[in-house]
Amino acid sequence: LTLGTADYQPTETSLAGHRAPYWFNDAKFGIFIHWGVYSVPAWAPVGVQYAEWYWDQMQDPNNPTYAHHRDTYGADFAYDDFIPRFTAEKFDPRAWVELFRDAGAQYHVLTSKHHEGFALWDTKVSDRNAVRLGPKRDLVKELFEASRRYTPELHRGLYFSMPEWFNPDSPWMGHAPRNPYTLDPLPYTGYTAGKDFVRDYQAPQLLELIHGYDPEIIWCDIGGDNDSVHVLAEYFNHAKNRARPIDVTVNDRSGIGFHDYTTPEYTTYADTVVAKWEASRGLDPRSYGYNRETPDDAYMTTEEVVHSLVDIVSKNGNFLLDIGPRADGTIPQVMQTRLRETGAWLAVNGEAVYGTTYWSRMPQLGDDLRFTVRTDEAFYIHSLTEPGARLTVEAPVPVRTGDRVTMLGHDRPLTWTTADGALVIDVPAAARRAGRHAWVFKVE
Ligand code: FUL
Repeated sequence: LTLGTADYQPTETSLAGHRAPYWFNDAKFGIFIHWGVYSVPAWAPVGVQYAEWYWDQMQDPNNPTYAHHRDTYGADFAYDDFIPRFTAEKFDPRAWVELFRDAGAQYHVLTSKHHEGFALWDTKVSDRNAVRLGPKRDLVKELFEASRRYTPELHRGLYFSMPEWFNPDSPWMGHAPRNPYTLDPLPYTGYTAGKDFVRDYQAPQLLELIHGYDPEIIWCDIGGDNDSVHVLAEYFNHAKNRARPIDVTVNDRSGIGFHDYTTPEYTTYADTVVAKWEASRGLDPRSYGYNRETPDDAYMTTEEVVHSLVDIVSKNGNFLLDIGPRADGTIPQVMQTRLRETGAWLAVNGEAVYGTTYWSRMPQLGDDLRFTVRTDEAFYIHSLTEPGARLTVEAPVPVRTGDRVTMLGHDRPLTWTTADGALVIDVPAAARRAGRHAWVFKVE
């Protein structure tokens, strides 16, 4: 008897047998990277709109991007005229992946192609890509090679936009490229006519990524027209039938009902959701792509990053935190600092995050406490505010006579007692001072 050899069939029923892998559940923290031609203008109303939506936003006379573009570049400057300025000349893939590792992230997800339709890999089905145009480099390949070589412990994923705003074969926005000020038609750089969008273009591109790069995550976006039952069956079969199988996963935006996990965006769930989920957002207050207008002090603070991570993980989610590199491939200092500081917190407190699971009881609403569990090993209490001399945990928690209570990052065991069903931990000043962003108590 051989178990588990049957191939997936291209049906929702067959795909429904797939689950988010264990490594994904355990990983908890990933880095999302939005990088493309939109990284050149890198502009949107701060805290209000996504900068990677520039091309769409400049079409609308009522959108500030419409006037910004005309005033900055001129009404004759087409979006595709940004392509040569997307140079990636300072792109250092090794520095990127080492930064992600130093952040404590366990995986990374790069935009292989966003809604603008510009592919960052050497796609054979279109010339609209980074090898033919702009950087003249296969950015996906370079990132994956550096990651495999220098940070093999990380998992590698790719974002892929299913539709394209202005692809003449299937324009999501209803029309092919045009000058927003005159409405004159414009070329779609790199495009050749005569293709069926899904059959000859979208599905082949996804298969190129699957066969050529072995991503462990395909992070589809938007859904819409698709052949995802075939593509995903092939993805899962390819992954499991390799000489060394890999365990891969797909989100809920491929356009079919099947998914391994859901993807709340710039929001999280209020309570624990047992089916796997992953929240994403940018360090930017409202953008995934780089916005040059965003002042440093508007970015998430490290404390906010840590609090989001702890909150999400305590509810069974992963946190996919996004950065937007510049068009030259450099990562703005403020983003690097936030990531490294998050990594410093995780270096001390990571055991209460990675590989944990949620606790059945949420703390009282409005409470500054979050719980995670390492089954049969430890129970963790995360205090999102600096505790006083005593930390009182009202929710029923698993503590028994003889248990040892410590605070991560502080070397001495803490004294504790129970009073009226609550756990009360004595927190000496030295322990309070040893913590930052979130103070994590371990019961074992
Ligand atoms: C959304 C996109 O429209 C945004 O630009 C971003 O990529 C986000 C992750 O998904 O649907």
